Formats: sequence, C-alpha cells, structure tokens
Amino acid sequence: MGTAAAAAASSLIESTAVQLGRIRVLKEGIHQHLQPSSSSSNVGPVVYWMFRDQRLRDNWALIHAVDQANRRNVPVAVAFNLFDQFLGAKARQLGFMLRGLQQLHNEIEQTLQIPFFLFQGEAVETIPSFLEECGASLLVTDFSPLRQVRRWKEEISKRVSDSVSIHEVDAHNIVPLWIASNKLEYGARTIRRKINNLLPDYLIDFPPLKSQNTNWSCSGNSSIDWETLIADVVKKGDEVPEIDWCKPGEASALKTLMGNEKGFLTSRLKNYSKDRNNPLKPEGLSGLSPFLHFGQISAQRCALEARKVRKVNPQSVDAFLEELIVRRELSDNFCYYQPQYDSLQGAWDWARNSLMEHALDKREHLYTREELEKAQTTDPLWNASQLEMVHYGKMHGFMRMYWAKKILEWTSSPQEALEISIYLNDKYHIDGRDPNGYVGCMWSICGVHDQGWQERPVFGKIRYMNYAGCKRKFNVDGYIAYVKRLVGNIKKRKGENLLNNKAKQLVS
Ligand code: FAD
Ligand code: FO1
Repeated sequence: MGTAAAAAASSLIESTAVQLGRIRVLKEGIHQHLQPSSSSSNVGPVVYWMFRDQRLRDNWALIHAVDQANRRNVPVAVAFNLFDQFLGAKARQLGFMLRGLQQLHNEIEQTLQIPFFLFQGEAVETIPSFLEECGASLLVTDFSPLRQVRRWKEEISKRVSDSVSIHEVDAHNIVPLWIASNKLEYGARTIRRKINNLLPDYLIDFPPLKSQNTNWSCSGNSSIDWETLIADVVKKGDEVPEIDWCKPGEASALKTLMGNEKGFLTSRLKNYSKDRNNPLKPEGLSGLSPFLHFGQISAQRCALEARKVRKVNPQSVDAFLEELIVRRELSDNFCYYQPQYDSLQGAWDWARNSLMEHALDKREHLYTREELEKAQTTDPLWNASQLEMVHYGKMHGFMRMYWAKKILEWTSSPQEALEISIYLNDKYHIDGRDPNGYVGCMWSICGVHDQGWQERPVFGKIRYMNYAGCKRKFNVDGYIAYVKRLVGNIKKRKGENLLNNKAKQLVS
C-alpha cells in the first residue's frame, strides 16, 4: 500500500496514544468505521502479533493495540509465532530470544493482565486461525522491512475474514520508515537531513501504557512450558551454542544502556568516541545490538536517555545517535526499498560494474566457505575476528568491515563473497538476520551507502581495507592475543559447565 493511501486510510483511525504517521492500515475491516467506545457487542478483541519488537515497555505497537481495544471496549492479547526454522537461527539466537520472551510473558500477564500466546509453525497458518478462533476485529503488527515478513503479512491479509482490520505500526524506527522517506536513499548524507527534520515530531516520550479495560474471555491457553521449549530449541540448535556474557530481556537491556555499574550511558560513554574503532576495547561500544535486534529495548528509549546526558560528552552522544538513528534507519530504508537487499543486484550500477570489471582479476588466495568458517586463512588478524564471532557471538564493529572485505578478496566472485559473509554473519552473530547486517555486508562488499575509491585489482572502486591499515589504527597483535584469551576462557567455561552437568546427572 503506498504511503499516501496508507495515510488516507489511517485517517480512519482514531488514536490519541500513537501518532497516526506511525500507523499504516494494511487492511480495512468492515467494522473499520467504528465510532470510539462503540458498545456494539459483535466487535471482536484486538490481537497484537508481536514479531520484531519483543518488549513491553516503549512499544508503539502494543500501545496502539491496547488503545484500540479500550476504544472498542474489547480485550487485547499478544500472539507470538515461533517459526520452526528462521533464516538459519540456532541455539545462540533462539535461546536469547525465547528467554527474553519468557520474561515478557510473565511480566505482561502479571502487571497488565494481557494474555501472551505462543504458537509454533508458520505464521500464515497460526495467526489467521487464532484470529478466527477468538473472533478478532483488529490485528496489530509491528514493522520489519525483510521480504519474508512482508510476504507473510500479505498472505495473512488474504486469509483473514473481511471483518478483520490490520494495522501495521513502525515501533522499531524513531522516524517511521515511510515518513522518513518514500524512496531508496543514496546514503547517510541524504537521509540524515530528512530524519533530523522530523526528530522533533517523532523523538518524543512515550505515553504510559494503559492497562486494558476488558479481560480476555476468549479461548486459548496462554500457559507455556518455557523450560521444556527452551531446552528443546537449544539442544536442536547446539551447533552454535548460547553466549553467557549477554543476559537476554528488557531488564538486562536497560542495564546495558544505563545500569549503575557498567551501563553504556552511565559509565562507558567517554570511551565511545575515543575507542570506537579499537577492537581491543569492546566496552567502547554500547553493546546494545542484541537487544535492539530482538526489540528487547526501544531505540527511541536509547536516544531519549542519550540526549539527557549529552552535556556530559556531546561527541560520544552525537556519534552514538548517528549510528543508532541515521545508520540504523538507513538500513531499514535500504531493505524496504531495495528488494535485492542481499545480492549483487542490489548494488548501485557503478559498484556492480566496477566489481564485474575486476571479477577475473587474480586472487592472491582463494578460500572455501568451510576454510573461512574454520578461520583457516593465512591472515591471523582475520582469523582472530572470525573466532571472536564464532565463540563470542559478537565481533567488534570495526573488525566487521575488515572481515567482510577480506572475504571479497579471497573468493572467486562478489556474489559468492556476499553469500558467504551473510551466511556466517547470520549463523554466528547474536545480532544477525537484521537489516543492519545485510547493509553491513553490502556496504563492505558492494559499496552501498559508500562512495567510489581509487580503482584497484579485485576491489575495483570499492573501499579497500588491509592488514597494514589496521596496524596503523590499533595494536593488531594485542587484538589477536585478546581473542586467543577470550576463546580460551569460553572453552574453559564450557568444559566446566559440561563437567558440572555430568556431576549433576550422576547425583540425581
Ligand atoms: P554501537 O556502535 O554501540 O551502535 C549502537 C547501535 O547503532 C547498534 O546496535 C546498531 O543498531 C546501530 N549501528 C551501529 N553501527 C551501525 C551500522 N554500521 N549500520 C547500521 N546500524 C548501526 N549490525 C547489526 O545490528 N546486526 C548485524 O548483523 C550486523 N552485521 C554487520 C556486518 C558487517 C559486515 C558490518 C560492517 C556491520 C554490521 N552491523 C550489524 C553494523 C554494526 O557493526 C553493528 O550494529 C554494531 O557493531 C553493533 O554493536 P553495538 O551495538 O555495540 O554498536
Ligand atoms: N520473530 C518471530 O516472530 N518468530 C521467530 O520465530 C523468530 C525467530 C528469530 C530467530 C533469529 C532472529 O535473529 C530473529 C528472530 N525473530 C523471530 C525476530 C525477527 O525476525 C527479527 O526481529 C527480524 O528478523 C528483524 O527484522
């Protein structure tokens, strides 16, 4: 649905809780022309299909769902669909996500008496059948630009009955994607002005989440055996084990942002502008990407809190907001308006042509995906970054660029380099399967949102990075030694856990 049509359609929505620009009407149900607080009894409940924004606090989609339910005098419920297979996710990502949802389930039912239903299988089946079962009148969804999600919503819109309305709420971006821009932006330079002009309207505080007026009386059993579910999922995906340095959930996310001891804004802000490009200092980064990816914290909350402490360290806050708002929302813009967001076809012509001109240039080394996955290259720096990702689950932002660019240098084509970098990034990164990841790989390998540089073999005009360049920027040997220690400690802890579990089994 185009922006104008969506905006016109959303004029049918009465909402004082959520800015209308944040809502798009994907489907108008026959009850859509509802007067507020209509008492007509045949209006069904509201269901929020939670997908990307997996949090109770600061969640515009949840605020809208509760607001609409109260206007209709009907109950509201949250539904989450756990896919059997989601873009190659393993124990590391699914464990993190499910443990966060377990906390959310307890809290949303205890504090707001809003039932939380978890379905397993294909959302295009489970969500329509739940709506049918409870006679829902409105489905609220949050927003993701990824093609699978958009396809699922189109299919769900076809399957639900005419009486059901569907509202999509961009709860992930501070400036809703379709408000910031209605086209593919060339780079940070072009979208930054548009976003900054709209921040006064959209970077606002959240209204308090009202509790719902009507209790859920429809069917559905919202009790979930989380322990068994998580144990099964973690076992099935144990090829990529969970991480233990980053606790999942909203409380942990808020602590990472502004907790007393090691909070980013409370005690690590000064390092941000100083150490951002120093892979030896991971504490120089906010560490928020796992929580932002799974929606366990709102980027808007991070920005509101960062602005409050700007005078403490304006450089760091401005650098952080540039990444958090401009770079992050630019990634959603790319994935939404560029259907080929993860392939060479999605690159700009200048980049694709330049890469193709050099496609047959001799590669000094050629590695298979397996050799790269096992960090078996002749470059100890690259191997260290690969091992940091495989074992720790999060590579330093600076190293991610070097890591992806060497894959371009060491594979037989840019398309193969893209496929391998996206595969490895999504398999091992806790923040993978994210628009930021597709754009990160496309920026590194095909110059998306970058400019052309001095032409050279293999890279053509794509920005080049090499070992010598890293040596000039930071202590390369120090980083290699740091990763060696890090991986050693992780393996040691894993060994100890294995022994403890064995001992427990013996005594039980
Ligand atoms: P901070 O520097 O503290 O950033 C704070 C937040 O700003 C991040 O969480 C992220 O939401 C946003 N941000 C920071 N840098 C970027 C960027 N370059 N583009 C878009 N948003 C950004 N980010 C992911 O979230 N998931 C990925 O899978 C991912 N894959 C990447 C792959 C490559 C090859 C490259 C070059 C970058 C990738 N990034 C990815 C972007 C960036 O490296 C990470 O967001 C960042 O390192 C996350 O750590 P942090 O939150 O501690 O970073
Ligand atoms: N969202 C869901 O609604 N159901 C899932 O089963 C699911 C699995 C999943 C696994 C890994 C991962 O990184 C994200 C996952 N998400 C899931 C969340 C959602 O897909 C992401 O927020 C989007 O990929 C980002 O747009």
